[in-house]
Amino acid sequence: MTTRSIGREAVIVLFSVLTLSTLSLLGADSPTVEIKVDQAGYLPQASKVAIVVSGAAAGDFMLKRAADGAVAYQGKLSAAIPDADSGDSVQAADFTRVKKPGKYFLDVPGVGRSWTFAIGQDVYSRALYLATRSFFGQRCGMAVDLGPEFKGYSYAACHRRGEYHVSSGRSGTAPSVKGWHDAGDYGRYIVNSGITTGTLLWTWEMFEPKLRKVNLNIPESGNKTPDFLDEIRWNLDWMLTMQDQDGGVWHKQTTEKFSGFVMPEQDAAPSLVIGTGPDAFKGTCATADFAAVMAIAGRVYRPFDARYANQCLEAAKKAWGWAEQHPAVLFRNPAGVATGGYGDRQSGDELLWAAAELWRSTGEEPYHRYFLAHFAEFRSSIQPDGPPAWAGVAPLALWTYALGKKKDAETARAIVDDSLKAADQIVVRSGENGYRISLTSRDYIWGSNSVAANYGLQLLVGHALRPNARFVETARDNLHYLLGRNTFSLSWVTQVGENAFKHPHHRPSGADNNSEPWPGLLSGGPNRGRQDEVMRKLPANLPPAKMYLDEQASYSSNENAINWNAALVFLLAGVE
Ligand code: G3I
Ligand code: 9MR
Ligand code: ZN
Repeated sequence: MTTRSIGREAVIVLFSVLTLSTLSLLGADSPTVEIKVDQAGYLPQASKVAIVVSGAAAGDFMLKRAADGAVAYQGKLSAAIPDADSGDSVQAADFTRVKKPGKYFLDVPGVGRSWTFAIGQDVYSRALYLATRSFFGQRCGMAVDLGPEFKGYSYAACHRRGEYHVSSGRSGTAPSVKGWHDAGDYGRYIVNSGITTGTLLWTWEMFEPKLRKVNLNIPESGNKTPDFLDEIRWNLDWMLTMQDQDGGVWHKQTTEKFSGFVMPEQDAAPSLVIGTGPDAFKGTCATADFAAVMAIAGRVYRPFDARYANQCLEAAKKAWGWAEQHPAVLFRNPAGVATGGYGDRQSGDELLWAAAELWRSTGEEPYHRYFLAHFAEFRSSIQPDGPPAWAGVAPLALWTYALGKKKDAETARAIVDDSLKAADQIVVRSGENGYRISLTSRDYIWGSNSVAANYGLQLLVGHALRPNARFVETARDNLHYLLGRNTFSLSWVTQVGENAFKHPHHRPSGADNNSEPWPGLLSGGPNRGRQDEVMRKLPANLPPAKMYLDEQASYSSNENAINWNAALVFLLAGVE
């Protein structure tokens, strides 16, 4: 052997070492967006499907143990089908048969490997904890610190200076305590607080055994009331300050304009109580939503704090009295005010929701009479498309009636029938969708991820009305989408999963010095409406499910909001 040939061998060895390490850095070992999994994971007994979008797949896939790469399961990808809303050609990798708890990843020859995920009974508990605790991180009026688990995630007490805006019919200083910041901005809005708090209180009512055990690490932890309810109370307390003596409720409390991307305590402008102006000053949607929520609180807090429950219930009745007298006072931003509108064009659904919750809590006839007189107008609100949303709460009214103990049997039966029919159709449609989600092309609106979550809620309510495993399965499919089984392979919950989105339009995340955003926040998601500057720069022919940017500037596709997070909490609590 000549020195030259030894040299050549060495070069070959060196080359292959380099190739291997380059491959393991860039190729084989780093996850590919072409394999889409729920990055939190899958329940042992549930269906387990990943989606593959790649022209290069050879046809097989392997499920491998994360610890040692051993093959736990081998299967075949399904035939490719087109998914219209994303434009993707999707193949499914079904590994439902694997039930053994553990950490895994998928290896698809020709394509690469997926992010790591778990199979286990508790795969969603971390996400549930973070998504619920995110409300603590939205608290207004007190110093917030996420503690040693999230060092550096803190801010000082904010927005303590309240004033009545001329549109409220009052003047001078106003209370400004408590409540949750609505979203990436620091406003507090009654209408959106309504559906948020209502959804969370329903979550408690439907899944209490699970939630009782959740320790949120909040200042109230350790008192007699479960943390989940203590957190909700922070917002209820603020809502109570927004009720006028005549029972009416002002629409919102915000600064005049959105602040810049500063920490909450640096937003020094007065927090104005803003109303509807001279006619009535308070608004019907705000007042009726308030009545509905306070009525639920009257049920939920009773075992823990009867005095508080009574206070909430009294506030609800008073609000109802005002709303009945003022059934259609709508809100629009008064001159000079540029914060969020939440200006609903219809108040009948909010009135129905208030009546239904008051009836369920009190069993008093006037509420029942109102409900029976009006429910037929809203029966068509239970549909296979269009789950509840901040502006559309009629389904909540109908469902709370059907879920309650006292009811007219025939009315309840009609509601149950409508609900099951709609849920069946959602199941069928989702089964035909490439990503197995319930969203229709029209559902890719501002906050579309909350539409997916609320389809999940609708299905789980269906399951509560009449148990059906397919409803639960489809609710989970929507959750899988939010946690990474989507065209972007992004988990849309901050700090959940190995590839979570990073740049929410969330002021504390933008203004602090932490490299990661605040945890547990759900992104608004794809929005075909392109309602911000950066979205408008996207190519015009993008399919709706792709109209999304993980950029802070994209408030119309990448903000967080409490109502969206509430639907996520409901789904996470309910899918087990
Ligand atoms: O429902 C229609 C649909 O029929 C139509 O096809 C589609 C076309 O764009 O629009 C749909 O309506 C959209 C509506 O959201 C759906 O709820 C509107 O375009 C869209 O402008 C509207 O966006 C709202 C947004 O504020 C702007 O007003 C969001 O719902 C609402 O969640 C959001 O809320 C903001 C607050 O104002 C301020 N704080 C942050 C919060 C979250 O971004
Ligand atoms: O930051 C605001 C966000 O919370 C709202 O959802 C959004 C729509 O109302 O508006 C954002 O504020 C933007 C404003 O509307 C236009 N100028 C840029 C602001 C974001 O920095
Ligand atoms: Zn604040």
